[in-house]
Amino acid sequence: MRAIRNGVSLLTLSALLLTAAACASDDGGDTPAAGGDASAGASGEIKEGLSVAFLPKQVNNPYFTVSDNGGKAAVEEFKGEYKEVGPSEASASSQVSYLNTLTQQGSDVIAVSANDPNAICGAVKQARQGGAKVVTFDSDTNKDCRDLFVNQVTAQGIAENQVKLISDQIGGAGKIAILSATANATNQNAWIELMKTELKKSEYSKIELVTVAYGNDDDQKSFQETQGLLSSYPDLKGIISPTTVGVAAAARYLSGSQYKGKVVLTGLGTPNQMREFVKDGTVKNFALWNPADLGYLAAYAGAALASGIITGKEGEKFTAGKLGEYTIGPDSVVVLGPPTVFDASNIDQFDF
Ligand code: RAM
Repeated sequence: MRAIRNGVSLLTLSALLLTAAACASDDGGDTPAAGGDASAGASGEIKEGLSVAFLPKQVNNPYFTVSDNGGKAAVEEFKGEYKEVGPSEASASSQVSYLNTLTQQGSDVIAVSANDPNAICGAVKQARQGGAKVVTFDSDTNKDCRDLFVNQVTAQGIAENQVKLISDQIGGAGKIAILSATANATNQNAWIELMKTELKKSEYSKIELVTVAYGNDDDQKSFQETQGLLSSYPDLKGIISPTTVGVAAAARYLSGSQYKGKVVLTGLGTPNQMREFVKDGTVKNFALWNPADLGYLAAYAGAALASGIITGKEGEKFTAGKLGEYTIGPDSVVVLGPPTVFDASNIDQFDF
């Protein structure tokens, strides 16, 4: 905790010297090069003893178990104190009370995946007024509320990837639906808007998006919504589910139904949840980034802020341990990198 640690001045000296890992990472590739004073931060040291809290959309989602464990590994490297807290369902305001408690506890860094673009803004601002650095990862809040957003992939990159994956499998023509997470999710909503724009391109002119359904990142609700989509649209050619919970539930429904192998399903999933459905022929391919790397990067970004290495300004650089150097882009966003596409040929190489 900050109050305790501030009394011990020697602890502000870190054991981790970040100048060593100078290998540039293309992952922040959309971002401009650093200039002026900002680059000075890249040689700064992370303070020892930082308290770092991870607050996912929901704790009982395997995706966040992996991302937050990536954060934990980073916190152990820079000798901080890690904790994970969070709600069991991903509703809009479910994270506010957790943020308030972390503020009272004097957390140095809070890494949060926002369930809603605005609901946590006030609580995040209070946390920052209380001295915490707040990094969103995976799903952003309003950009004026937090210090930094660690984005997995540009939203445009995800939209292009998802539309291409489904188009290739349905032969570029037919009705498709989207099965999303919650209706408020900042990340899924940004991706869906850009998928709609992507679908306006001439090569996709024969594809019709008939509806967007919401499974709320709840397994049962996502399963039922899939069933509902197929009974409402019997001529549906495919479903994009850009949520690990949704795509796994939809795959489970399809694999036990008459639609297996007939209705295409793709989306964003974890290899461990999707493996059986790739092997049984329900799903040909899907995509995701490495959630552990996302959490790891978020922890390093938060620690760099809390150590005064960066302030969140565009062009500043910091080193994220084994992932190398990142540059902050416009709107205080850092991008992890492009997604990986998983199919029968590579899925067994991944274990998350
Ligand atoms: C779910 C969550 C998360 C999203 C992934 C793809 O686990 O909605 O926010 O990034 O899916």
